Amino acid sequence: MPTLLTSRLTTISHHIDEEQNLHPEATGEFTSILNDLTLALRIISRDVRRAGLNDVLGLTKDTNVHGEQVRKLDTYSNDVIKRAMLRSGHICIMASEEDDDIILTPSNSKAKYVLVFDPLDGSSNIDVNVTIGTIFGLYKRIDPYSDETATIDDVIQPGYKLQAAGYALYGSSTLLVYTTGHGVHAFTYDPTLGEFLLTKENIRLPHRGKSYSVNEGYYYKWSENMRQYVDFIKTPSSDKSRPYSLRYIGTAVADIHRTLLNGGIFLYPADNSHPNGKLRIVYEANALAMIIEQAGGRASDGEKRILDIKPDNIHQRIPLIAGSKEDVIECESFLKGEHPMQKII
Ligand code: AHM
Ligand code: MG
Repeated sequence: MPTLLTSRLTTISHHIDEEQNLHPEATGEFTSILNDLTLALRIISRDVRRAGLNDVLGLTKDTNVHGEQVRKLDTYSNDVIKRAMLRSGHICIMASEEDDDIILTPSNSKAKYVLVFDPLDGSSNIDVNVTIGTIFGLYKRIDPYSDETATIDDVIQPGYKLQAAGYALYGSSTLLVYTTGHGVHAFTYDPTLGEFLLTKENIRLPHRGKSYSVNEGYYYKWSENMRQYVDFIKTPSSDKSRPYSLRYIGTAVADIHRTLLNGGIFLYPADNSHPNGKLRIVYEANALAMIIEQAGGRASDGEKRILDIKPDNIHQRIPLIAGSKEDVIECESFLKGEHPMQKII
C-alpha cells in the first residue's frame, strides 16, 4: 500500500521564498530583511541560552522612556537587531521599545521598509529563567518611492498596514512565529543545524477557550465592568464551560503564544495605574494582534479593533484584549455594560 507523504521538511528561508513566489512583483528585498532578522534572533537565542554564564543578567544603570530600569539583555538584544538590520540596506527607519526616538539607517531616503520591535519582551522574567521573547512588525514606507528621509509618520502607521509580523520565544525551545498575511506558521530552532524548521503550519485558534490570562493582582484597580467579566468566567456554570483556568506568565508574547495554541483570552486592560493599559501599540500590540487575527482570533482595546487604531506616537500604550473570537466578543460586551449576565452576578 503506497503511503502519502504530507509533512514536509522546510526551513524558514524556504518558507519565506515560497511565500514571496506568490508575488510575481517581489524584488527579494522582503526576503533578505526577514533573513537578517532571523540572524539577529539566532544570536539573541544563543545568548539567552547562556544567560548566567555570559554576564547578560541584571540591570544597567539606565532607565528607558517608560521609566523602567533597563536590563543588560534588553540593551544587548536591541543592539543586535539594529546592527543585523543594516545588512540588507532595505530598512529606512526603525522604532524600538528601548530607543526614545526613531532610528534612521544609512538608507533612510532609499529603502522601502520600516521595522518596529520590542527586542526583549518580558524583561522582568529574564533573571528568573522564565520565557521571554522578541516581537516585530514590518511596514512599507507610506510612499515607498519617496527619496526624502523617512519620518515618524512611516513608523506610526495603523496595524492593518503591516506587511509581516511575528515573534521569537526563548522558552523550552526557541520558536519563531510569523505571518505575512497568509496564515500563521511556527518554526522551531535547531541549534545544532543553526536553522529554524517548520513545526506548525497554518495555526488556527479555537473559537472559544477555557483559560484567561491577566494580572489579577490589579483586580481592585480595574473598572467595575472588567471585574464583572473576570468574576463571570470564574463562576461555575451548569454546562461546565466555566470556570476558566487562570494562566499568567507576565511575558505578553508568551501569554499570547499559549492563547494562540490553546484558545482562551489574554487581557492587559486599563487600570488606575495604567489608564491606557501597559502594552505599546506600535511594537507590541499590533504585531500580536495581526498574528491572532491571522489565526482566526480577535484583538481589540475593548471597543475597537487594534489594527484599525492610528497611533499618535511611537511609545503609545493601548489596552489589549486578544484571543478566541467568542471570548473576546463576550469580554467586549461586559466592558460596554451590555452582557445579560452582568445584572445577575
Ligand atoms: P516589557 O516589554 O518591558 O518587558 O514589559 C511588558 C510586559 C509584558 O510582556 C507583560 O504582559 C507585562 O509587561 C506584565 O506586566 P505586569 O507585571 O504589570 O503584569
Ligand atoms: Mg514588551
